[in-house]
Amino acid sequence: MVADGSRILITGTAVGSRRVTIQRAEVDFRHELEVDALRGLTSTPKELSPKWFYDQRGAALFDAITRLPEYYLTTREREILVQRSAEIAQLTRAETLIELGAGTSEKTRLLLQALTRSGSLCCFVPFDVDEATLQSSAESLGDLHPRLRIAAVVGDFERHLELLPRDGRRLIAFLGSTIGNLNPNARAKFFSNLAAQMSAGDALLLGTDLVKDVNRLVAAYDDSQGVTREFNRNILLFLNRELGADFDPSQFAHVARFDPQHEWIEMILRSLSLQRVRVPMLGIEVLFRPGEEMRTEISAKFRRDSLEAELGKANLQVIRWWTDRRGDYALSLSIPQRLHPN
Ligand code: SAH
Ligand code: AVI
Repeated sequence: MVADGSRILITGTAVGSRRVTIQRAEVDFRHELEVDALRGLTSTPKELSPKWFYDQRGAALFDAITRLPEYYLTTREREILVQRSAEIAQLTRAETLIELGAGTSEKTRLLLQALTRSGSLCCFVPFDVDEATLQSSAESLGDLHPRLRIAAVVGDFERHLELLPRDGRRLIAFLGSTIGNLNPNARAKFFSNLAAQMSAGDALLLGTDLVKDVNRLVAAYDDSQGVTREFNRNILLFLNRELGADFDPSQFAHVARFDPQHEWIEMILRSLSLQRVRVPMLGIEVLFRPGEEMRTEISAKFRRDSLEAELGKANLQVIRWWTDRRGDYALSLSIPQRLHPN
């Protein structure tokens, strides 16, 4: 059962070899989109969930973002993983590596390599809402690690954590600072749901972007090549395709700004004119005033003390904290409190 009481049924498909499978939470993502978009487009201020960024084009644009000079997060996280993966493997001796919001699992290859070398790893479980990316990355990881069982799961990490396999010592990796895309309430709920799923011997490896110079933060979300602008506007094309809407993306400016009170970047689409947008599949017309803003994402930036306190409230104890050389980004390793990995 999920939090809202609906049943989750699983369907499984073998992909390529028998060691690679994909399971899907049998939930109606389309219905979820309709409910979510209706709420977001009719609320004041208007808002959309960043979960809907990741269709095929959105995933490709995110991939391009990770290669931008301004978007330091990916290179910093990779730097830490290069240095620490062997230590992480030694500390956790994980039999199952679960990755939430896995995307292409590009950096995760470092962890897979270290855990394979240390001899403990049997199974990799990439978990994501984006089935197409999950499928292609599961296939290529299957080729790279033919002896590893890869059991991909298509689901929503805010709703379907009970789909995670329970067997063996598990390392749950949540990389890329995707945790920062949840608002503080959703984050607290996520941590406590996750902790409730964890047993002695399990560990959480969490990637978090840290508070830093505002200009660098803003540049990371408003790059000079305009890739992030296209990523932001892509959510409108997604609504056009999925809900028959008639958004004109060129009539929305991309805005990225730092909110110093909440210490998060906000990504906004700002209407450049008075516009009436039809969304036939929701049976609504939405009016945008000139200058009206619709938030599409927050990306929280973290500090060690407050993150440790947040995790602590969910009974997760930080046992390691690693940063890159510049101190831009942190990876933390946490375990269920009062339980130790060995
Ligand atoms: N972990 C990768 C990808 C980060 S992009 C990295 O570090 O580069 C964020 C990923 O989270 C995308 O693949 C997106 O599809 C996924 N995602 C976003 N919201 C999600 C949700 N609610 N449940 C599951 N996956 C989600
Ligand atoms: C996936 N997530 C952590 C990215 C971030 O930095 O918040 C998404 C992103 N949005 C704009 N650029 C990248």
